[in-house]
Amino acid sequence: MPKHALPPLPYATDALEPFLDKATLEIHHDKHHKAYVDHLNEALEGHPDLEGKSVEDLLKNLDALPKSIRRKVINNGGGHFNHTLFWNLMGPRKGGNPKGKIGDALEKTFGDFDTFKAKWKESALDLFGSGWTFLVKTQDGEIEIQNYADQECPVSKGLRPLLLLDVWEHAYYLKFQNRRPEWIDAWWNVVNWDVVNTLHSK
Ligand code: MN3
Repeated sequence: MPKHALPPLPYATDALEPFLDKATLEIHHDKHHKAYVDHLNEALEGHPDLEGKSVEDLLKNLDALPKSIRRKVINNGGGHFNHTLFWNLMGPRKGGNPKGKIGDALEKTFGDFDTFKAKWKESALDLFGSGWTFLVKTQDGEIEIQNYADQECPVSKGLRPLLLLDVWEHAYYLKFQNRRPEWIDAWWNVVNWDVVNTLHSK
């Protein structure tokens, strides 16, 4: 019985239209995310001591993993963790301006929401090839924008992810082709700030 399972999307596959199209969301979740889950389970086969651990536990303690499977867990465990979080941080009829504690933190760190969005876009466009732009909370409570290559994940560095954007082409190519800037702009309309707030105040 494989330990890790593909979580269902928290909304219908057409719920994020027109910003994130149904075909892209279906393939991204049902094929790409599922492959990470399957490959993570394969990597953990024959390691009963690791099979009971959550994906977050695995990513937080990469040094505890046998070298032979470490890269597979980073890629596929990270892929599973990052995509699960990504789905949960979006929703239909969301977007708008961040409120509450995260609104205050963004204002304090970046000045205002538009400046934050401009910095975020700059970072997301700067990422070459596959990866994620993250907003993270550091151990001393500050928030920062950071880029991660491929499926690397801030929890492996002791940081708490608050928000993330997939900038690998499979996340937007069917609708936006090579126009990553348009994908970034459209995505703000589906960001679920309530979830960002919950993660920030944990
Ligand atoms: Mn992806």
